[in-house]
Amino acid sequence: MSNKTFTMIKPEAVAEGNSGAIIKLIEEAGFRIVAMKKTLLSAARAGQFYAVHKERPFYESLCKYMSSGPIIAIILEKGNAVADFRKLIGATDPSKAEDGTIRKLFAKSIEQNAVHGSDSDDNAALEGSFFFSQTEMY
Ligand code: IDP
Ligand code: MG
Repeated sequence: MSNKTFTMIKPEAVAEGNSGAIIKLIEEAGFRIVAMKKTLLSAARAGQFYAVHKERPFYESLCKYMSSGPIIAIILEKGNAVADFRKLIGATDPSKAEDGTIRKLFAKSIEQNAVHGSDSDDNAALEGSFFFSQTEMY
């Protein structure tokens, strides 16, 4: 079990000014920020990040959405980080997310669902290194 996970605050949540409230919930849940940056993904780079979904019907729309405005990329640390963070954000579809979860509170739709959360320790490490070098992780 690793103690790190990776998240992005997605474009609509950043644009609507919800990043501060989301980071507050993340910190209150016991996660420590290891690295954080605001950046704009090109559609091609969003496509690389979500390459695992390239056969899915929503892939093209997802790449367009994820490159529609800046995102905030964050590496987080906590015991049982991956599973605990997935619990904190709630289900992919906000209509199915539990009360109090970040997606229930902030998501607009199954696509514009406010935040990303890594689904495994291996992906957390890969996704973190997609945005940050080792010397940027504190
Ligand atoms: P996750 O973010 O909860 O891990 P994934 O299945 O990995 O969900 O999907 C990645 C992202 O693709 C979702 O967060 C969401 O933005 C988008 N997405 C997933 N399923 C759908 C869908 O059925 N329609 C539109 N967008 C979707
Ligand atoms: Mg996923």
